Amino acid sequence: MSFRKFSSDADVIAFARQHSDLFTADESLRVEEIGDGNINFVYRVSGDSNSLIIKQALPYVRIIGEGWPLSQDRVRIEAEALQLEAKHCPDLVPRVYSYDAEQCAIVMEDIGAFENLRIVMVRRQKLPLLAEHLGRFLSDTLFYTSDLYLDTYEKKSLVKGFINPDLCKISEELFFWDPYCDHERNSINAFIRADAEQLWQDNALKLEVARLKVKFLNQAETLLHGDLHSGSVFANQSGTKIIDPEFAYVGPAGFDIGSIIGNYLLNVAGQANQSGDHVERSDYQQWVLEGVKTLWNTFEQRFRQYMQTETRDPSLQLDEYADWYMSELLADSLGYAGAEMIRRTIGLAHVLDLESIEDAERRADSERLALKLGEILIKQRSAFTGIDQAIDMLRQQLYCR
Ligand code: SR1
Ligand code: MG
Repeated sequence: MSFRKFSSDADVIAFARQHSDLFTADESLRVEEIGDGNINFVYRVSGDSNSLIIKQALPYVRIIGEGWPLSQDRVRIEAEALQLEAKHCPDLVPRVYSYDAEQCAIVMEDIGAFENLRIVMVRRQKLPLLAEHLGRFLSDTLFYTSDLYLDTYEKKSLVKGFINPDLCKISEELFFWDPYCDHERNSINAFIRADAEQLWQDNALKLEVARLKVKFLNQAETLLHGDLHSGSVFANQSGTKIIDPEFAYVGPAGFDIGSIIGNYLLNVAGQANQSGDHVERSDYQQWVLEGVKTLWNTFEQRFRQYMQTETRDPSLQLDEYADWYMSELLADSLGYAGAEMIRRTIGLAHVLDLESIEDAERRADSERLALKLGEILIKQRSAFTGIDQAIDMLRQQLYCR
């Protein structure tokens, strides 16, 4: 049988039965289509006491249709990335039960006990372990898939296995191209049109964005998740699950770190004009900023430890090399965080942290803040001596408004 989109609940149920042993033959099963992402179809299949998720990739982008074709190899990439991530942090990713190349579908663990982080953060819920979990996911996945750990042949084979041109092209364009010109795909609140036009004239900013883009294109450093925004994270009070690595490829470590930091900061910008008590919103902004510190510090502490104990090349074990590596990586991460903030504000794909502010003028104020923070992070990324100094700068920007 060749590829076809699941066309009925019965289709999805038959596939679930065939690809897992979670259900008994006489159990009746239910199907819900739960995908709210931009690209794929996602189904939950539930029985009496078990459930699972099926994700199917069609040969095009879901929200656009056949006018934007997309390689279905992305589903293999996602399945293999999830399996690799599970080797390093099994508690932080959903388990893959099965991957079917013909139907371009993954059958995986239902993480229904966890909630989408974007929604959690918009309603200002504090999760005590979240930042540590994200820092650990980043240190463990990024270290163990880099040349700091792998041998030459393992690393080259990883690069080859994760060549992902269609998905990389989306990021190359949506992060680094569209937001810096009057592109037809952009979506811009009329109240910040003038701010966007000013940004398009800022050659100093565009030069730095070009540098970040060239690293994204050329620096085959480590296996990235590739799309680590708040919508790719599910979490609750005790656990965290990171999903959707279909954009995975071997690229610069700072891209993943920066993507999630950028999403934290988009929430900070959004909270400035969300509904609800002002004191509570400011308190949440501070909690989020502390979270960025915890995330980075957890990442750095673990990554440095691995560099000392698990890296074999003596030059790469040097403390001086680790110091240099961390300062470059922090700069890259802050730069990519800024790029994520700008593209989510004036580019194609926006975020609920800003979009849920109903009043367009109030939303514009948060959007201007997001653009401003993004611009500073990109332009000044190499000037910060550490994460604390970067967070101090962000706090100052909030106070002096
Ligand atoms: C057309 S895809 C738009 C965005 O959704 C994905 O999750 C990625 O973030 C991509 O940039
Ligand atoms: Mg996704």
